[in-house]
Amino acid sequence: VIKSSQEQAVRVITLNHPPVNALGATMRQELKAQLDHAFSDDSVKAIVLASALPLFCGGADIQEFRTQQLWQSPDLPFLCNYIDNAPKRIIAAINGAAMGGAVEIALACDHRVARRQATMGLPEIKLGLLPGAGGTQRLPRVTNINVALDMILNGNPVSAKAALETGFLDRIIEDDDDFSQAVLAWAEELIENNAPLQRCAQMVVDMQDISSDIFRLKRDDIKQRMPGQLAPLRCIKALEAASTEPLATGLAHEKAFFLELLTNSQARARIHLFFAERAAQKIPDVTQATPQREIKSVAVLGAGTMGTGIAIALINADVPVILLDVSNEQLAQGLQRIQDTLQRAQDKGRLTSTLARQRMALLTSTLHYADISNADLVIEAVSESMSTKQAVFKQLDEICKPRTILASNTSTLDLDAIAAATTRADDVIGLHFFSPANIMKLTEIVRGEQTSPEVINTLLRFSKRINKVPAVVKVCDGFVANRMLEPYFREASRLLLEGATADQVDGVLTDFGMPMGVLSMGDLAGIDVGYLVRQANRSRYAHDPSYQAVQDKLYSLGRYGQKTARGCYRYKGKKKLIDAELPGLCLELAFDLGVQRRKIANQEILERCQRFWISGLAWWPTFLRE
Ligand code: T1G
Repeated sequence: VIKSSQEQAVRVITLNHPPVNALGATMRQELKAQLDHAFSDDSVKAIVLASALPLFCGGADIQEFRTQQLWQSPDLPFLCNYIDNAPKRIIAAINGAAMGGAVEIALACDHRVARRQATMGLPEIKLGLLPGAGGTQRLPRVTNINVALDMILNGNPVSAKAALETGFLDRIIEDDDDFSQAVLAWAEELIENNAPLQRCAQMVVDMQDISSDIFRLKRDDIKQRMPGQLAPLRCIKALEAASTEPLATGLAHEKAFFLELLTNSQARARIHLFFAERAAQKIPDVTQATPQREIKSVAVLGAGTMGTGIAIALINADVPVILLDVSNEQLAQGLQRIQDTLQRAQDKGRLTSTLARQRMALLTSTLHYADISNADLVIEAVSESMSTKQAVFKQLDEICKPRTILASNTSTLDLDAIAAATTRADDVIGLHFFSPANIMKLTEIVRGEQTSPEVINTLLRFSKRINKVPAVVKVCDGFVANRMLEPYFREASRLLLEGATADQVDGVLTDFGMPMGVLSMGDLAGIDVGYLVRQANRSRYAHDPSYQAVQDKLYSLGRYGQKTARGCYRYKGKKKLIDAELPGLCLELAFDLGVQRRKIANQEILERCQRFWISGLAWWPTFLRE
């Protein structure tokens, strides 16, 4: 899994453990053995840590988090300290993605160089953890406390360019240069110049121009943005220790926080999710050998909320898009919505004006089907009506070149019935985004009876390319997500009839850790949308007259949620307010339906709603078609 070679005075230690050079026990043992060998060889004046894979290293082996192998000697914290105190100069040659423990290994090195297309990240917070091998102590020393707070609390990778600007990287090597040769030449230069070694133990975190309130303000922000999450708070405490304590003391604090988080249910759930997301993409008849098609141009059909959200997700991922709508007015509104979304991102400092212009330049629009005939993929996002979709797919089938993939964003309709309107059912598939499509990570890839494995494989790869998490599902009511949502939402509404209030139900759910209460989510998605979906399936789900009675009543009153400024709540713009009339409405309904009312404890609310998430998760395997 690790090999080494020597070029003059430089020993190159190369990681070679597909698929991601995960730093499991064997890798750590072999890396230490290679380092010891290089340390003891007088002909070695500098050591380069490199990778034989397209990426540098995916960090600690997450599989080991469920076993004690994580602490098998040498563990990662030990290895980073070992490198940080090495008797010889060590250079990290980051040729591609470097994540988690890989970044911590690089931080312990004296020098860091990367290819321009490389990325570096500390995603531990996404696993409910914190960087546990010195990242919280070394990153603020090598860069600064603001960079460290940002990188560690958002967990997203940064580009090599950004890493150079923050001081994480010493040098970038252009992609078309011979990376290995360029690194060797630089290593010789460092030896020649006897360049100073970067040892974190001798460095302090520069707090000179930093407000003493910085950690308190970050904590307040986290409590607002990530209520109930433990890992972000421990990250801040570890970084606070880095700003005041010597390295060794800070590392001890970091280790204690890491051990606390590792045994916490939040980390266990997130680690499960990491593997579950990947398992959902494993389809028995779609393998590495399954061919895939190249997607160079995409057409989005329908400039409504979903269509424009999908178009934004695509241009955000550098995919050229042709947005088609047959209504001039709808198309103009859609383009304006896209422009406004990018402008808001700029106003919040999340997007530069240059990038915004580059993304808008990827977008063209048209009123004519003929203009999308050459698209490699068409994503249909017109109204949720079978007759409309069948007419659209018939027209697409006639217009588009052979092998154009025709994908429907339908959230509930029978994809096989849509495919039947075409002569290319093997090229028809569902690609279901969740609103807002440019934000939500999940996409459901709906395979029809005749959808070919090649088309499924193409959309699996395409979903990852546009930074989505795909799950392959079969044709059935609500696919997976909405099918799991149905009993959860039904129980929350039933609790209103039985005496709970909307803010009590939603409060229990957000305290549990849900980003939004399900009743608020129903107001956001639209009570009218939910009503129409229920109408299509009422006989299947309405087990008694009280079934979703509150939601049906609100629909009959024209209270569709945020879009009409009133649903379970009242709205002033985006501000959500209690609707004092709702309890009375529920009381009347309960009386008419003979539903007993009582005071309901929060724990009961959580258990009754939670029970439906778990039952929904149990269904998941049945949705995958062999
Ligand atoms: N450990 C174990 N398996 C991993 C892994 C990891 N770190 N990363 C990926 N895999 C598996 C993955 O499950 C899949 O397996 C295969 O590799 C390809 O993954 C102490 C505590 C590196 C950017 O969180 O971000 O270091 O499904 O499809 O698209 O502070 O993988 O094929 O059987 O994602 O090329 C922190 C997570 C660990 C990185 C590559 N590191 N991985 O993307 O491949 S905690 C992470 C990624 C840590 C220290 C802490 C990506 C990637 P299978 P893939 P990819």
